[in-house]
Amino acid sequence: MAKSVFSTFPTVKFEGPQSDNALAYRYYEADKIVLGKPLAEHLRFAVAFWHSLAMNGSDPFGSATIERPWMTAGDPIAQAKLKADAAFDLFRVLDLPFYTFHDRDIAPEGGSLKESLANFHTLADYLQQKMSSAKTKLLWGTANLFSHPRFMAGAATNPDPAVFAYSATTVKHCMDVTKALGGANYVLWGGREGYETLLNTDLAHELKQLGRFLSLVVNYKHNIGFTGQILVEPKPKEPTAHQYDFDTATVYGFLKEYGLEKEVKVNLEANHALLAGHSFEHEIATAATFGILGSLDINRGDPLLGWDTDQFPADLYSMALSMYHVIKAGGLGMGGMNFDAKVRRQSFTPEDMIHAHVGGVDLCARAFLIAAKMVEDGKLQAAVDARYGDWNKPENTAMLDGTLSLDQIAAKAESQGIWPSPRSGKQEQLENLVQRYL
Ligand code: XLS
Ligand code: CA
Ligand code: CA
Repeated sequence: MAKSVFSTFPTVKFEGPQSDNALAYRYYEADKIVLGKPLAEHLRFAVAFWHSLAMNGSDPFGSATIERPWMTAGDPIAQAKLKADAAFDLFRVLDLPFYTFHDRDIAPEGGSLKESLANFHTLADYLQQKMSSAKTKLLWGTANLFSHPRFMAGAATNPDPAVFAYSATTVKHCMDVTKALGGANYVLWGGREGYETLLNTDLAHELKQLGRFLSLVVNYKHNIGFTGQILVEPKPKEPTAHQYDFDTATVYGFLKEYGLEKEVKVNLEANHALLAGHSFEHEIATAATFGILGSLDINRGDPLLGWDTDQFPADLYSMALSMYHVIKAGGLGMGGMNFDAKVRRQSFTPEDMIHAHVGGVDLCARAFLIAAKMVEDGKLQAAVDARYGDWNKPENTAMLDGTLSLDQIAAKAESQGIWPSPRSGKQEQLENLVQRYL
């Protein structure tokens, strides 16, 4: 086996906050027990194949800046194997427990459906072989139903039923492979499930197609005995102007409409939350409220830009609040934290890729440790509990539990002449409290 571009790098180790070594973990101490279990089991970090192995640094204004041996001309299957070798070498360096992929990240498109599927299974077998001698497991698999021109008008929501059938076939095989590789989840991001203009779009028909497609996926999961979670990844726009899976609340309404709210959860991405006009913690708390928090795509967007920059995370404050809501929700269960993040175009060396992950891992670990302190301390929760405390009084509970009708509430309020006085929300005081944990 040829040496990979990552082979000269030793495995990154935990050295503690005092370490000066730029390629060491300063906060991610995988086996440190926090809130009753090892940090690694709370965080379940994953490396994304597409950004780490397949992305070449090109953007709408310029060509590729990242050159890797498997990106040059040659036999596509041999190149894909080279890429897989490098991937597992990167996993070794980072020493993280999981990875994620799209079908097209691991295997090249063929000249027909049959050939494309054959390529995919060849590489899936190759990955299985690599996994047998590596520590890294599969957090989730997914299908790329957005890059090829056949998907330009969507996959499940395409006006052409042949594209629906092609997409269904692709997803079936991706689910088979995800199961065979022991994947903990299967993700569906509706890449082009949306529209550009209503002038050519039958909105009701497309939503019905999407609902049917998801039901087919859920049925198939049960048929093959896949015990992982099915996750939908919300995103409000890009590439289409109007994506159907806008945000968590929209996805939950959609799941309810198709009776899938107990079958499907969400994979939430920080950058997508920002594009939807939400904070990451808003999306996490909303999903937790509805019982559909599945997994996280860790990255950050640029508030000054209106697109999906997928940068590695750097904001400790917002990450700590996000982790706080993850812990409050009872953790991620079978989900994890996938670095759906890419290095900037000028960061084209293999070393840049490692620095990016080390920084992302440490930021999340540090944020989690801070959030665990916030939970253990209980001061933030106590403030919220106190704010809603009057709802525990029987006369107030009666307004929520169906005992009292609107006119009964009104009669009582009028007879008592209630006249509520304003209460402070204490926002600044609570913001100051959060600062004390950082
Ligand atoms: C793109 C999405 C994509 C999904 C997986 O914006 O984030 O990468 O996570 O298809
Ligand atoms: Ca994502
Ligand atoms: Ca993204």
